[in-house]
Amino acid sequence: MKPPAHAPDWAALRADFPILDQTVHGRPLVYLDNAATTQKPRAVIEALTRYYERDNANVHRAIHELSSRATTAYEAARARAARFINAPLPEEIVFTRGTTESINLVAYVFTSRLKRGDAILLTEMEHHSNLVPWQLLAQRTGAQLLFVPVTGDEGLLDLAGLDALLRSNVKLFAFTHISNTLGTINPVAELCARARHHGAITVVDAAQSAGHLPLDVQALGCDFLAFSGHKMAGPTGIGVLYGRQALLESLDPFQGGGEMIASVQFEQSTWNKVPHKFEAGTPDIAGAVGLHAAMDYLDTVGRTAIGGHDEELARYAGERLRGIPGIRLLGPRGPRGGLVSFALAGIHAHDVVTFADQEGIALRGGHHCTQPLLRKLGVPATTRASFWLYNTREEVDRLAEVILRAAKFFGTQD
Ligand code: C6P
Repeated sequence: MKPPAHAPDWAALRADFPILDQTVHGRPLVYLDNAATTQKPRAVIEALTRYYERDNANVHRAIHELSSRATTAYEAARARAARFINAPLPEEIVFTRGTTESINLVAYVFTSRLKRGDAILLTEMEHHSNLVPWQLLAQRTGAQLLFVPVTGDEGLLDLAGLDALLRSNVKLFAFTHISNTLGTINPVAELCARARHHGAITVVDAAQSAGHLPLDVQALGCDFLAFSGHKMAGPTGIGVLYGRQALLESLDPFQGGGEMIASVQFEQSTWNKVPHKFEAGTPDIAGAVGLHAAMDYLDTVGRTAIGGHDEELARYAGERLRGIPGIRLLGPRGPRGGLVSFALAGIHAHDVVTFADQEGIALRGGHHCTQPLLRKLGVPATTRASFWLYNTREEVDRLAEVILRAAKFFGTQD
């Protein structure tokens, strides 16, 4: 379905998400933890139910009708995922459990390609999922890790030294599209072009952008891109790794088992074609069906409109929160993703989140799986509110009131 030309009716869309219609601790639920996982529209829940009620069977293995339907549905989801990010070929879509597994896959299969003297370039704002797999790869191969610095509380990448870093024998450059802790939107196309110029392969962590912005891997010019279904209206347990076909073809398999082989002998095996070479065992078929429904839903609403709505709520939240004494807001003041992240002097983020929960507001407090970043910024933890298409300005008003009350309650304000 084509996205509507007019602005979506955000209030009406709320009704698509049954879970939002409830009270928590006696207050209407305000769900502001969308960067952790989004809620699911009825269209996705019904697609999952329909699949299990009518079509459930294993894929690619049997000739019977249900297996054929399950295989068709699973492969249709792959083709839909390719269209969703404008990948040239469905074969360039590998289904995984999520962003974390997608990145681990790439890091694992590059083991035979790296050696001492090579470097892996990351940034200081990476989620642990885009840091630890590379640490493991570095340990296995002797390659070193290098980092693009973050400027400070404004949370931008300091790109002045990027070319010098890329000249240090960098084989892989992995970075996030949108920071889950700062809300920074990184210039992916520029970073990929500069990496390509120096012969480095790029891996884009799109966990926080896939459900918020249109993605076009050809325009971005990346080699790999990873995202999770559950952060974009889809089910948990399904994710995507996009990889350029020639690269996928040339790489070793990730896990061994059924589906990923062409022929097996007692001593050795040969591999199936991509993407099946990277999908050992029974995949999350229902998850792929649910993800298909989620992608349809997002494109019916319109990802450009969703991104604008989220950013506007984040901007408004920043404006409302900025005046609270003792508050330290992290992340860019200019264009940003749909979240606000802040620390209140003398109050731990977990206390703020617990206080807000009593008011029915779901926030997240902690290091958000970016411990090195927060350590660099000298903040033990932040409170984060992350917005999505069903959130409203009224909910931001409630957030601001409750954070002000929390600041008073815990004593930073008279
Ligand atoms: N962030 C949050 O910020 P998985 O768990 O595989 O679906 O996604 C991991 C991941 C990778 N990269 C980025 C930028 C992320 O934000 C995340 C998940 C969640 O609340 C959980 S810490």
